[in-house]
This record gives sequence, C-alpha cells and structure tokens, in this order.
Amino acid sequence: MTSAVCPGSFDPFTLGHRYVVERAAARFDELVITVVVNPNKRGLFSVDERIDLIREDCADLSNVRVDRWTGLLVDYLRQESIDTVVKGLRSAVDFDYEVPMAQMNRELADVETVFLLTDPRFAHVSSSLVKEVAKLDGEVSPFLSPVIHSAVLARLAGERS
Ligand code: COD
Repeated sequence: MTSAVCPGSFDPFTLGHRYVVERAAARFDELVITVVVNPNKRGLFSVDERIDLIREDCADLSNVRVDRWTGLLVDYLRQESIDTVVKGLRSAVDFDYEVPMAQMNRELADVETVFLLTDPRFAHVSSSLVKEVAKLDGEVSPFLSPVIHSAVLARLAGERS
C-alpha cells in the first residue's frame, strides 16, 4: 500500500490545499493530512477546529484521514511508517522555501518529498492572505469551500462582537 503525508498549518484549509490533497489522494492508496501544531502561534482556529473542518471538507475523499502532530515532521512519518511527504507548489518562492526542508527531511530520515503544482486559480491563495482579506471584509468565497467559508466568517464576526 502506498501512503503519503500532506502536512501544514491549514489555518484555514483553502481550496489550494484541497486541490493538492485531491491530486495526491488520486495517486496514493492512503493520504494523511497532518495539522502540524505550532505551540508558539495562536491561529484563527484551534487545531481541533482545523481538524474538524478539514474532515468535513474532505469527507468525500475515502482514502484521506486527518491527524495532528507536534514536533519534527520526520518523527511523525517514522511513527506512521510512511516515507513520503506531499507539498503543494504555487511558485518559485514556494520551491525555494520547500527545497531545504525536503533535503533536510531526506537527510534526517530518508523521507522523500513529492511536489505537486497547484492550479493557476489558486496560485495566489494562502491561508494568511485569505485571513487578511476576510478581516478587512473582502470576498474570500472563491478561495474556500462553503463549510470553511462559513466558519471563517462566523469566527471573525465572533471576534468583533
Ligand atoms: N495551492 C497549493 N499548495 C498550497 C497552497 C495553494 N494555494 N497554499 C499552501 N500550499 C501548500 C504549501 O506550499 C505547503 O506545502 C502546504 O500547502 C501547507 O501550507 P500551510 O501554509 O498550511 O502550512 P505551512 O507552510 O505553515 O506548513 C509548514 C510545515 C508545518 C509543514 C513545516 O513547517 C513543518 O514540517 N514543520 C514541522 C517541524 C519540522 O519538522 N521542522 C523541520 C523541517 S525540515
């Protein structure tokens, strides 16, 4: 059985993430979306909330499961006996950022990183930009699934009241 891990912060999970997950799920028997916890960073959503939202968003993808991890990514891969990471690429900027991590993960634990190009519709989409636009009342529905869009709007409305 072929398995891969798709790691990220996913705060929130965007249609760009979803595009990469779909492409990877079609190519591996099992895909694990792993929300990597950064204890020093408070997100728009808690890790539990992100996991619930991703599970709902990806409920139609039967070979995808969602998990969490705190610590080195390669330790998670060792724990799960998985040797492949999938990362999405939007541009050469992503490539330059991702290559050292991929090389480090290969050196640390012989983990291979597979890069999948995003769709041009999502090449400018990042979780941080979506949050910034939404906080300033811009339209972010083209970049989020309906369930995540509703959650983002509800969270921001809650923060304002
Ligand atoms: N289209 C396609 N792909 C996208 C898009 C988009 N629109 N937006 C983001 N992506 C890709 C990113 O390039 C990334 O590959 C992935 O989706 C996740 O993105 P984010 O922004 O949710 O998550 P990041 O970049 O904050 O996640 C970084 C990790 C948490 C994966 C990384 O820091 C990590 O592995 N940390 C664990 C600690 C560790 O092992 N450190 C040593 C690394 S060598």
